Amino acid sequence: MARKIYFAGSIRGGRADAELYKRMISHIQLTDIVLTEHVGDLSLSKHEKSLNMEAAIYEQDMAWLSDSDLVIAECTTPSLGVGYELAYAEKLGKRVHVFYNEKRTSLSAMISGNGYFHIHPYSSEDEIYPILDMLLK
Ligand code: 6K6
Repeated sequence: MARKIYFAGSIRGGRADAELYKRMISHIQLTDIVLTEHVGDLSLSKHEKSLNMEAAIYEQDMAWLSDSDLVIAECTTPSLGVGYELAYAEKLGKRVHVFYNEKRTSLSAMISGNGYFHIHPYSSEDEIYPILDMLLK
């Protein structure tokens, strides 16, 4: 049975890596289900406001996180929401894999210093996909 993957990536933290999220999500979808496909939606802007929807978004994302089999986060663009999701995933005991481009960012010590997380620094995007294949096989 296909696993359910919770993919986390920055939205209000900034959308500079939205195309990368979309490519990673498409790759994961070759073998598995991505619950959070919207993270790679290029039409989603960080300025988008849906104030009456905020609680519904939070509830839905936490339900998906609880239901997921594995969490994959791309953390090159720092995001409060992704940081929250990572901590929550740890509390739920989910397996968590974190990717970040070490040439472009210094990952928060709150993530890199936490031995619970599986951290994957990379220096070019083509390094990501073989690692994803290994995690998902
Ligand atoms: C706000 C701005 C644009 O879109 C929105 C609301 N839409 C969201 N829909 C679903 N999940 C969201 C939304 N905004 C944030 N998240 C969750 O938080 C995603 O699962 C991302 O992994 C993470 C991004 O957090 P921020 O702090 O960068 O927004």
